[in-house]
Amino acid sequence: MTDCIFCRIGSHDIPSTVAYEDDKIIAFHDLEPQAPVHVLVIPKKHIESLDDVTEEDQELLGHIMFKIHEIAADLGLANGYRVVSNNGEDAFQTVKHLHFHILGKRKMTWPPG
Ligand code: D5M
Repeated sequence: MTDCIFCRIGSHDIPSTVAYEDDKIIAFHDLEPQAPVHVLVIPKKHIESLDDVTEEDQELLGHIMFKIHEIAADLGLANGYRVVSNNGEDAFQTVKHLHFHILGKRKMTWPPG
Protein backbone atom coordinates (compact mmCIF):
# COMPACT_ATOMS: atom_id res chain seq x y z
CA MET A 1 0.00 0.00 0.00
CA THR A 2 1.73 3.16 -1.17
CA ASP A 3 -0.02 5.45 1.31
CA CYS A 4 1.00 3.30 4.30
CA ILE A 5 4.11 4.65 6.00
CA PHE A 6 5.19 1.22 7.30
CA CYS A 7 4.73 -0.41 3.87
CA ARG A 8 7.00 2.33 2.55
CA ILE A 9 9.56 1.61 5.26
CA GLY A 10 9.34 -2.10 4.38
CA SER A 11 10.12 -1.34 0.73
CA HIS A 12 12.87 1.18 1.68
CA ASP A 13 10.91 3.94 0.04
CA ILE A 14 11.20 5.78 3.38
CA PRO A 15 14.49 5.47 5.28
CA SER A 16 14.66 3.85 8.69
CA THR A 17 17.33 2.53 11.02
CA VAL A 18 17.06 -1.18 10.37
CA ALA A 19 17.74 -3.66 13.18
CA TYR A 20 16.77 -6.80 11.25
CA GLU A 21 15.35 -7.65 7.84
CA ASP A 22 14.45 -10.66 5.76
CA ASP A 23 12.07 -11.24 2.87
CA LYS A 24 8.97 -11.31 5.14
CA ILE A 25 9.63 -8.84 7.96
CA ILE A 26 11.62 -5.77 8.92
CA ALA A 27 12.56 -4.39 12.34
CA PHE A 28 13.54 -0.73 12.67
CA HIS A 29 14.13 1.78 15.44
CA ASP A 30 11.10 3.82 16.52
CA LEU A 31 11.24 7.56 15.75
CA GLU A 32 9.68 8.42 19.12
CA PRO A 33 11.45 6.00 21.48
CA GLN A 34 9.65 5.22 24.73
CA ALA A 35 12.66 3.38 26.15
CA PRO A 36 16.43 3.46 25.54
CA VAL A 37 15.86 0.64 23.05
CA HIS A 38 12.60 0.82 21.08
CA VAL A 39 12.30 -1.19 17.88
CA LEU A 40 9.23 -1.98 15.77
CA VAL A 41 8.83 -5.33 14.04
CA ILE A 42 6.43 -5.40 11.11
CA PRO A 43 5.39 -7.79 8.36
CA LYS A 44 6.23 -6.40 4.92
CA LYS A 45 2.78 -7.50 3.86
CA HIS A 46 0.16 -4.88 4.65
CA ILE A 47 -2.05 -6.12 7.49
CA GLU A 48 -3.87 -3.39 9.39
CA SER A 49 -4.03 -5.04 12.81
CA LEU A 50 -4.38 -8.40 14.54
CA ASP A 51 -8.09 -8.17 13.74
CA ASP A 52 -7.24 -8.44 10.06
CA VAL A 53 -5.07 -11.55 10.01
CA THR A 54 -6.29 -14.55 8.04
CA GLU A 55 -5.50 -18.27 8.03
CA GLU A 56 -2.83 -17.67 5.43
CA ASP A 57 -0.98 -15.31 7.82
CA GLN A 58 -0.37 -17.96 10.50
CA GLU A 59 3.14 -18.78 9.34
CA LEU A 60 4.01 -15.10 9.01
CA LEU A 61 2.81 -14.38 12.56
CA GLY A 62 4.79 -17.33 13.88
CA HIS A 63 7.84 -16.06 12.02
CA ILE A 64 7.52 -12.63 13.64
CA MET A 65 7.11 -14.15 17.12
CA PHE A 66 10.04 -16.48 16.59
CA LYS A 67 12.37 -13.74 15.34
CA ILE A 68 11.64 -11.33 18.21
CA HIS A 69 13.95 -13.10 20.66
CA GLU A 70 16.79 -13.08 18.13
CA ILE A 71 16.27 -9.39 17.43
CA ALA A 72 16.12 -8.66 21.18
CA ALA A 73 19.35 -10.60 21.72
CA ASP A 74 21.06 -8.65 18.93
CA LEU A 75 19.89 -5.43 20.61
CA GLY A 76 21.56 -6.51 23.85
CA LEU A 77 18.34 -7.02 25.80
CA ALA A 78 19.61 -9.93 27.87
CA ASN A 79 18.04 -8.46 31.01
CA GLY A 80 14.51 -8.53 29.61
CA TYR A 81 12.25 -6.56 27.32
CA ARG A 82 8.59 -5.86 26.67
CA VAL A 83 6.69 -6.71 23.48
CA VAL A 84 3.57 -4.64 22.81
CA SER A 85 1.11 -4.53 19.94
CA ASN A 86 -1.48 -1.77 20.01
CA ASN A 87 -4.58 -2.82 18.09
CA GLY A 88 -7.43 -0.46 17.34
CA GLU A 89 -8.71 2.75 18.81
CA ASP A 90 -8.86 1.86 22.51
CA ALA A 91 -5.27 0.63 22.41
CA PHE A 92 -4.18 3.89 20.73
CA GLN A 93 -2.90 2.31 17.53
CA THR A 94 -1.66 5.28 15.51
CA VAL A 95 -0.16 3.50 12.49
CA LYS A 96 -2.62 1.18 10.78
CA HIS A 97 -0.08 -1.49 9.83
CA LEU A 98 0.42 -4.37 12.24
CA HIS A 99 3.51 -3.84 14.38
CA PHE A 100 5.12 -5.18 17.52
CA HIS A 101 7.06 -2.81 19.75
CA ILE A 102 10.18 -4.20 21.45
CA LEU A 103 11.08 -2.00 24.41
CA GLY A 104 14.10 -2.47 26.62
CA LYS A 105 17.03 -1.17 28.63
CA ARG A 106 14.85 0.28 31.36
CA LYS A 107 12.65 -1.08 34.15
CA MET A 108 9.03 -1.31 32.97
CA THR A 109 5.99 -0.77 35.14
CA TRP A 110 2.67 -2.61 35.19
CA PRO A 111 -0.18 -2.02 34.49
CA PRO A 112 0.60 -0.15 31.26
CA GLY A 113 -1.09 3.21 30.73
O1 D5M B 1 2.88 3.09 17.34
C1 D5M B 1 3.35 3.60 16.14
C2 D5M B 1 4.79 3.94 16.34
O2 D5M B 1 5.38 4.21 15.07
C3 D5M B 1 5.08 5.16 17.21
O3 D5M B 1 5.83 4.75 18.34
C4 D5M B 1 5.92 6.08 16.33
C5 D5M B 1 6.40 5.14 15.27
N1 D5M B 1 6.68 5.73 13.96
C6 D5M B 1 5.84 6.43 13.18
N2 D5M B 1 6.45 6.78 12.03
C7 D5M B 1 7.69 6.25 12.08
C8 D5M B 1 8.81 6.23 11.19
N3 D5M B 1 8.76 6.83 9.99
N4 D5M B 1 9.93 5.58 11.58
C9 D5M B 1 10.00 4.97 12.78
N5 D5M B 1 8.97 4.94 13.66
C10 D5M B 1 7.84 5.58 13.32
P1 D5M B 1 1.36 2.72 17.65
O4 D5M B 1 1.43 1.39 18.35
O5 D5M B 1 0.60 2.70 16.37
O6 D5M B 1 0.89 3.81 18.58
